[in-house]
Amino acid sequence: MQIATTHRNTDFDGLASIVAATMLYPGSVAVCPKNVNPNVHRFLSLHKTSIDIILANEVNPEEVTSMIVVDTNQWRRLDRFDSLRGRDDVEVVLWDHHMGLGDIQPTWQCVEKMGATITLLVRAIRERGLQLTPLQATLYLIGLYEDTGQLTFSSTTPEDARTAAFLLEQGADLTIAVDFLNMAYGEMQKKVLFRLMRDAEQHDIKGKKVGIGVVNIDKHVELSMVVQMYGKIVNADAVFVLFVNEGGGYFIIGRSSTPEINVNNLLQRFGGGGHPGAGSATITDTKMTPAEVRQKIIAALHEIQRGGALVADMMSFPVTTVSPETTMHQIRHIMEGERIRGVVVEEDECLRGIIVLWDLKKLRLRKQWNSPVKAFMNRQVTTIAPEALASEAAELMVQKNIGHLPVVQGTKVIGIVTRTDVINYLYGMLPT
Ligand SMILES: [Mn+2]
Repeated sequence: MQIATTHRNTDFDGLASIVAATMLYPGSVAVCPKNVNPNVHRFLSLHKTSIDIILANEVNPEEVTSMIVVDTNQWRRLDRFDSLRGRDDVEVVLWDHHMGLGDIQPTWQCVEKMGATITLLVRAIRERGLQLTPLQATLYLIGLYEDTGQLTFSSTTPEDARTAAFLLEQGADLTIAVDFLNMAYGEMQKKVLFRLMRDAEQHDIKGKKVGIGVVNIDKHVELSMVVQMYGKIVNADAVFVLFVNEGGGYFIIGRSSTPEINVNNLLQRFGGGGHPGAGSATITDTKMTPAEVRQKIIAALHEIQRGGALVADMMSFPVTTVSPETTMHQIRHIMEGERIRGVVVEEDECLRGIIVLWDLKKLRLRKQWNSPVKAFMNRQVTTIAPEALASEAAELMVQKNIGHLPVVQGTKVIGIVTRTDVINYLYGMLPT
C-alpha cells in the first residue's frame, strides 16, 4: 500500500499537498491525521464525499510499503506512521518547503524554499499535463494562500504567485477560498484579540518592538490569524502569544515581520518550528509554568544575534563638511558641484550643524547669500552610531522626516546616511 500523508494539526497546505500527491502517484491513498486545524476540519466535513481521503487510524501501518510525506520533514509530526521510522523496506518520498533540518531521510525528495509545499506539487502536475477539477484548484489555492498570507508573506516566491495564477485559470473559486480563509475570526477569536489588546506586554528588544501575550483558552480553535491581527494593530515587529489550555497543555504562536527575529529558530527551542516569519510550538514539558515559558521566550529574544546590515554598511563617506563661517553662496556652489543635497557643518572635528538644499530655498534676500552658514544651519542634528542597525536608521529618518542622518563616532562625523542609501538598503541593493 502506498500512502500520502502530512503533519498533525494539518493545515490547508498539508491537506492540499496530500490530495495533489495522489494525482502524481496513481494508486496511492491520501491519509489525513486525526488532528487537523479547525478550518480544515470544517472543509473536510463539507467535502468528505467529494475528496478521496481516509484517516490515519483507518490504515494499518504494517501494510504500508511506500509513503509520500508532504509539508513536514519530521517523524514526530506524523500521526501513527512514525512507527515506520528506520524501516528499510518502506520507501519514503518527501515533498516539502521547510528548509530546517529534519530527521526524515527519504529515498527521493523534492524540497525547495517556497511559500507553500503545494507550489512544488502543482509544478509537477503541470509538467505532466494533468487536469484539475475546480474543487482541486480551489483547495490548492486555499493551501497556497494560507501559507503565504495571500502572497504577502516575505517567504512568497514568484513561483507561488505564478501558481496562484495557474490555479485561478483552472477554475479555483475565490468566494469559497475566502470563506475558508476568513472563517478563523469568530466569537472566540474576537475575545482572544480583545484580551491581547488589553493584557499583552510590549517589549523593546534590541530596537525591535515585540508583543508578548499569555492567554487562557477553554478550547482549541484556529488562532494564528488573531495573533497576526494583533501584531498588525499594535504595529509590532514580532509577536509571541502563549495559549494556555484549560484542559492542560500550552502552545505558542509566533509571527515576525523583521529579519532580525527568526520565529523558526526561536520556537525550535520549544520543540516547534515553522518559517522565519511564522511558526508555532506545542509545549510538552508541563512542568514549566506559563510564566516560565514567557520568561524563556523573552530570554531567547535577547539572545538573538543581531542580524542584518549595520549603519556602517549602508552609510556614504567621506562626508562633505564645511566650517560654520562658510558663506551660503559657497554652500550652494558645493551642493551643485558635488550633486548633494546636504552639507555637514563641523568645527574642530566636532559636529555643529547641518544645512540642506531645502534651507537654501528659504533664502529671500540677495545679501543672505553672503552670510555664514551658521546663521541658517540646523543645530539640532539627529545622528546615529555606526554600529546601529541599518533598519533603525531607516526608521529614524522616516520618523523625523529627514533626508540626511550623520553617522557619529564620539563627536566626529564619519559618514552620512541619505535617502538613496536607505532605498538601496530596503531593496537589498547594498554591496555585500
Ligand atoms: Mn506548509
